[in-house]
Amino acid sequence: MTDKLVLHEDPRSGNCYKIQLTAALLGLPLERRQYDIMRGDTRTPEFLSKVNSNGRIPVLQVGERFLPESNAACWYLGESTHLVPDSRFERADMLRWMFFEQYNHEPNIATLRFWLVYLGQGNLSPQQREQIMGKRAAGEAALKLMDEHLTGREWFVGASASLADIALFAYTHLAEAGGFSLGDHPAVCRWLDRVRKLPGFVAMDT
Ligand SMILES: N[C@@H](CCC(=O)N[C@@H](CS)C(=O)NCC(=O)O)C(=O)O
Repeated sequence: MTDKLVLHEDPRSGNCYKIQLTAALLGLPLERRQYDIMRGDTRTPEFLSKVNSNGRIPVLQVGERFLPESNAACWYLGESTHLVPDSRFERADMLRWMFFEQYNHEPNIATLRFWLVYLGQGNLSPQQREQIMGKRAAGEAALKLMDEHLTGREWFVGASASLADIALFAYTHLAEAGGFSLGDHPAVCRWLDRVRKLPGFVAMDT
């Protein structure tokens, strides 16, 4: 990879950590540029016009170009490496779990963590309060499905770690901060430990 890689991030974000972890596992140099999402740093006219018109981090800058969406950025780094399976079916299956992460997992588990840890229960809007129970049930369902899938398997897809494991590790290992109990999901706990032992693994800063 010849272009310089810069991660535009808030280090508290699991979505940003996915990209940091992918780069670390691949031994790729990654410069990190930090923003405070609580202060609205990603909503400034300059950020919107130059970095991401969707007003969010992470964004992976590749040379002069900007790539938002965490899983797209992981794919950019991981394509043609050991983190993407050779088999066509397994590659599609890896994407299946990355879409699952964005649709069934992150909007429930990461959102509850954000609300409880960063906004604070007392500061939630009535609409957010109403959504807590639904998000808790949906997050639990995602963890249960993961636990069932990982029972008798080491990795989400195939015989080694892939981008699916990285995408799902990011907010699963933070789930307790969102009020979820990982102890109820023993196969998930064993898998989290396997990810932590991958060569090149880096822990999240916060
Ligand atoms: N689907 C996106 C989600 C990005 C996202 O929600 N980013 C949050 C932090 S994790 C953010 O930038 N929030 C600030 C804001 O919306 O102003 C991804 O996977 O990258």
